[in-house]
Amino acid sequence: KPLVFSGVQPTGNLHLGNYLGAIRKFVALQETNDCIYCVVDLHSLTAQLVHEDLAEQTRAITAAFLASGIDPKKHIVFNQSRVMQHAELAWIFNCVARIGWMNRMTQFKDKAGKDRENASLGLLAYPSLMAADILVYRATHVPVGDDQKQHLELTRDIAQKFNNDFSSRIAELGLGVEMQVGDETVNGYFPITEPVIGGPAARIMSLRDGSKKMSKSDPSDLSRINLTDDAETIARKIKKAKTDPEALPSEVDGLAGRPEAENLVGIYAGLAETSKQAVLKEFGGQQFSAFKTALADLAVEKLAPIAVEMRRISADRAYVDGVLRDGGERAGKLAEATMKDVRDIIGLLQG
Ligand code: AQP
Repeated sequence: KPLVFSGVQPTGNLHLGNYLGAIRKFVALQETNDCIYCVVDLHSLTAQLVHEDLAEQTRAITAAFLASGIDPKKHIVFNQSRVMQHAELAWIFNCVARIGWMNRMTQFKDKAGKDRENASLGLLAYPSLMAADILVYRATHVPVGDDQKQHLELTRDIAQKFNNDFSSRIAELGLGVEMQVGDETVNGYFPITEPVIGGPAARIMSLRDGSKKMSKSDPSDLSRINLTDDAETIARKIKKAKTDPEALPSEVDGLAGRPEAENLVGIYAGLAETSKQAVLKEFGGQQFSAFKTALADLAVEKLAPIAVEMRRISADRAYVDGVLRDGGERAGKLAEATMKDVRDIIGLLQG
């Protein structure tokens, strides 16, 4: 049975990239699937161990989930550190994965920078904890932005290696499940997770530089639209967004080599839930000034109600904490059932 899992780190303000690349997909998927959405607070320690306001940031991301339309009664919403089985499975996956796999991750290389020897061991092992987040629920589908594609491939590699390394134990204990991977039918304990990536907004770029992704850690606030920005700020940031002097093309091919133009068209398409081609059909031949006005109006129409709802939900701290507590209890039961199997498969002494 399909099961959806995804997470967001409590590190700073959520932006339009997080919303279009991830959270909006979370909302759409909950209509037809069982979903688990997690505020991955342990992940946020990998880049910065000491946070002044980790608990507040965790509540803020939770409020953004709820304000965007995630239903915490039908689905599970919780913060990662409440369910210790994530860390337990991550340790086992640290012993399954190879250092070379982790060293090749572009996010590690970007975030560690030149002084790699001084990066935290947690930053290197980040994908192993991410694999544990997903596989401790044996989730089959993971909606994420395009930047997480490589980590999800690693999750598949870890699942596959675990299934292979322990194939006879899994069979002996009768814990194997038949699953379809591409054209092949394979048997294993962990599913080979499918990423849910794509659409016109899978990678939203900075408003100031079309070659960099929109990111919470960009020092320029003008580079991103935050979910908490008011209407006037959203309009100002879009007006100031970098563009080129040409009019918009009428065909998607005409966006090649014009990253800033492509980004704004992608943002419009993402917000309007349509394709870049459909946007160009409407705006092809127009100057950016007219297009930016339409984009600002659309962004305000879609985002302003979320900001209002986030503020309303955040004001009720007891409610937000209650959602996380209840979600954590439900998630913990599912995670423990998996860990009982995993401890048996590995041969750890239990009971
Ligand atoms: N620019 C983006 N376009 C589309 N999707 C994006 N995501 C992030 N940036 C974009 C997706 O948002 C989800 C949550 O991300 P995260 O909490 O793992 O944070 P992140 O990827 O580290 O976000 P930032 O803003 O890029 O933070 P910093 O600056 O710290 O690196 C994920 O599904 C992600 O793909």
